[in-house]
Amino acid sequence: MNSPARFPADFVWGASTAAYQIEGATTEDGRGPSVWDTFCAVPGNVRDGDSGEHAADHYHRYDEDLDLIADLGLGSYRFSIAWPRIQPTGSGKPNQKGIDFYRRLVDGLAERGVRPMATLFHWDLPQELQDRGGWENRDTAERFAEYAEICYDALEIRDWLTINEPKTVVDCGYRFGQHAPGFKDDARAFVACHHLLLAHGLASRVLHERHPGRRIGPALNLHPTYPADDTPEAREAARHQDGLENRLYLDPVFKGSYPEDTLRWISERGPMADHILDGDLGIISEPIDVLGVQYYTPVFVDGKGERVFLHERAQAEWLEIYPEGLHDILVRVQRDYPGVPMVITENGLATVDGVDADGRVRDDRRIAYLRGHLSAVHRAMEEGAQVEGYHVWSLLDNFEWAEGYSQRFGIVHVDYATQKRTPKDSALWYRDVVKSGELR
Ligand code: GBH
Repeated sequence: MNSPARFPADFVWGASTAAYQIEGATTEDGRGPSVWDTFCAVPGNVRDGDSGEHAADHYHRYDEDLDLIADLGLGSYRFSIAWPRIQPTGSGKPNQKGIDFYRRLVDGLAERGVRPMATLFHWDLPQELQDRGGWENRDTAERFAEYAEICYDALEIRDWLTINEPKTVVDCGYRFGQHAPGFKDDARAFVACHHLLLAHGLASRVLHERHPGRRIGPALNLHPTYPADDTPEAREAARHQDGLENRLYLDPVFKGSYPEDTLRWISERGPMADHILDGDLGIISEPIDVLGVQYYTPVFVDGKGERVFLHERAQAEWLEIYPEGLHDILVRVQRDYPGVPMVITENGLATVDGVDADGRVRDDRRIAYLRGHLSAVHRAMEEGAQVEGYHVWSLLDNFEWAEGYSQRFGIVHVDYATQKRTPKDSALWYRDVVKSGELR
């Protein structure tokens, strides 16, 4: 690069985490069981039989982690609130000790001049709600809005995200079974999809009614989808895949309608359409204030609709490294769904990291990934994409769902035996970028 890419002075630099992946302390202070505790307890569901029982022990070490955030010079920290800490059974009276934990966290951020961004749901559904049908039950969306209201009133936070990656819940949780609750059933999956989106809309409405001036949106994992070759079949397959990856979530939120081609395909597989009641799409399209964009990988599909990999892959094999995809999806969202600022709420890479004898963690591959993707963000912004900020996934190495602790996404290394934190080379690199506002 000839001249350094300079980001606007008010660009927000941050890092992201999620409750179940870092907190541990799953039975402390009144937290109820979640679907992930249940899922992890079944042998074979998670690599090496791992679970989030201890994770990075952030519940006890949050103060040290807040210092890390401050040392990196970050302006924003995105974390998630564990619903089963706030309402152990998913409804009813709030658990004060759970609220207190997030109050301490938010206060600690304020003391350090770091802005909080809170995700209301990052997959840890209270088990009792699952026992009553989980996201297939419309009532779960109503319970979610009630839980959201408790959080809004208890915590002094301006920026909120509703559902983290509804697509991942639908696909991994309900279609392909790698995540809790572990179903493999398209018919049920898309019913859950509608209720997840309904939950998003209901909770957004409650925030706007009760706390004007605060902001809310969903955190969507978007996958720019491309034909792998220049045949009409591949182009058609890519269009179909784009429906399932992106438009199924963007269209109802921004336009108040499901994409026709995708809904037709879904309706051949199950009863989702029967669950879309009058008024639902009006709720789902409650205007949002910010769109959380999460990007890791593109999807290239061939004429048979099969995913093919055309670029280098990460340790996490689903992750094809293609920075241009982030540029493309930002420009596309700006064009097709204009008017709402975007914030990148996740982007990052898993690498096999260890601490060297000299105490350093040499994660050059992560630095290259982050540099390439930030450069893509900068180019998209030059072309008019309205991007307010960027959060790297993740602040800390953590429980990577079905992969357990085998994949490390952190810019800070965690030694799980001692819980010692070591900023990786990428953290030091990111600190310099944050400080200068420049990619050199
Ligand atoms: C995000 O999910 C999550 O929000 C975050 O919690 C997670 O730690 C991070 O990304 C890194 O994965 O695709 O069949 O091989 C990204 C979506 C869904 C991608 C699960 C990997 C693994 C199963 N992820 N998927 S598969």
